[in-house]
Amino acid sequence: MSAWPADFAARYRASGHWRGQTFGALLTSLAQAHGERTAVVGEGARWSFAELDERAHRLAAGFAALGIEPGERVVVQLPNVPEFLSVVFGLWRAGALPVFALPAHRSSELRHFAGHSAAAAIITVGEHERHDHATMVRAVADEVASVRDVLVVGSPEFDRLAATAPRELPDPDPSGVAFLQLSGGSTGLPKLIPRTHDDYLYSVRESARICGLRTDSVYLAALPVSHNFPLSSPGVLGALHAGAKTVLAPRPDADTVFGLIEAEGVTISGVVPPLAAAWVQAAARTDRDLSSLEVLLVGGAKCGRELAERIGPALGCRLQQVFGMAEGLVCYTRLDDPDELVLSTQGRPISLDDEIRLVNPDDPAASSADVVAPGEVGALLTRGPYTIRGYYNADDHNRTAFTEDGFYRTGDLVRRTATGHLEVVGRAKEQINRGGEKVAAEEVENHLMAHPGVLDAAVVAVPDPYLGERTCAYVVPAEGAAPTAAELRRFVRERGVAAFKVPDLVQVVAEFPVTGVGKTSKRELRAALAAVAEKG
Ligand code: AMP
Ligand code: DBH
Repeated sequence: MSAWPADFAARYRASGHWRGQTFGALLTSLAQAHGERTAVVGEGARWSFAELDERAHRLAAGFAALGIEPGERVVVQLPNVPEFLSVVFGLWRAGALPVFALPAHRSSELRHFAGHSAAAAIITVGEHERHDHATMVRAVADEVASVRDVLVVGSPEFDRLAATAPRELPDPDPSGVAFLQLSGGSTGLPKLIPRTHDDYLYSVRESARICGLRTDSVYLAALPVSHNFPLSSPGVLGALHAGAKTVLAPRPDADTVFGLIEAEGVTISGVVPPLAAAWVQAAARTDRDLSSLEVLLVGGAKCGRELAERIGPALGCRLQQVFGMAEGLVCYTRLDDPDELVLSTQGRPISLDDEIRLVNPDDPAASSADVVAPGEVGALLTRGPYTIRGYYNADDHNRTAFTEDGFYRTGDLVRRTATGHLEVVGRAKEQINRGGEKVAAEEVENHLMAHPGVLDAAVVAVPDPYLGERTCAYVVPAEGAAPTAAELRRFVRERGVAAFKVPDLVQVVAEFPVTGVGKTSKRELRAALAAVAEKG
């Protein structure tokens, strides 16, 4: 596993960034400080810090009794329910590593997460949004040899586990990996991101401060909480850290969310741009009282200037742009930044120790020394106290995804202002950003190419007024075959992938354009097709 070199680790400790505290120990101290205050509200439940602490203690003992060993991986696929927190803190206390799947993920992705991490167990819910997770997960468990247990929140078996008598378990190493987060990916299947207690807690603590969280703040989690943004920017963990209350929205639609804002006095939330746009529209005709809302974070995809300008007036709150990635680096506009910077940039890094290099955008292998002139657009490389040095068990991929001196190649094209704020202007990676949901072109192409009627496929982004981008799959049929768009979309869906990865558009073409001389690389091909798609 690629961890930080010793000299960097020593520096991050000496600076006080890494404090040697685990998430389990954090919850213990939060329960001591805020005992009977409300920690989390959701699904009709309302748990105090003390209650969350006790539930996590019981589950930790239950997981240990079940035979889950320190260091073992456990895939967690839970929607926005309070048990997400008791399960995850329970796993942390047992020394196990949650692997954070999204509720939208389906069998092919879960098989990959469980298989690649050699997970010992998978924890999910029964039915959610008309999908039977329990049945799906049991089928996945049958196919992945390492998986010994499937636990379904709400089942009698889970309830028994949750009632285990608590006992003290050894606190894991705070510099060790705490969990595996998912990347949106650009090549093949999503990569797993190893984050440590030390590094993640640093980003959570600083995020809570930068977003102005206080004990009387109320954070509303509108997006699925296993995603890095609502988990940590500042997210539910930032809210807990500040002793604030977290409200878990079961769905992110304006009706649901506005009701919760009014009922719970929500002060801060975070959304992707299409949701922000939907809330802005709905705010004009709601009779809910939204006056408690102070801050709305918008990120995951670029928030255009026009939308940015409408958020404050429509929702009566301050916009805070956030540009982050599960691999580490998170940038925020600051609450006291001049309006112009808040409207036109995606913020500046959390830490003075976040190293930023903007390098030659035309060279995918540019070194960290190949920097562009000030004010120019460059490919963003970053290194720092909470940015990983390598994906989990991915040596080959790591050689291209990181520079020799340990910078992560984000694949984002950005410009930097004199104030150090970054403006995201584009992307070099082979990914479609569908309103904040990331789709790796190659992953979808591989699914399409598994169809016997498909000779070749290339997936590109097409502009979309609502989502920013949608996916378009160009497909060359195999000889004698004539697959239809509807058939191919159904085929991809039935292979068990998240619905947001099913191509929005499918264009069956006789052949791909030849871009240059000789053999066309997939990269050039995608660029040529994207140019065609852009023209409409
Ligand atoms: P992931 O690596 O899957 O966590 O996705 C992180 C990526 O999302 C970044 O590298 C960006 O491409 C994109 N992203 C996140 N926030 C923003 C934002 N505010 N503006 C533009 N792109 C963003
Ligand atoms: O898109 C992201 O991955 C993201 C966006 C905002 C993120 O990981 C984050 C904040 O922490």
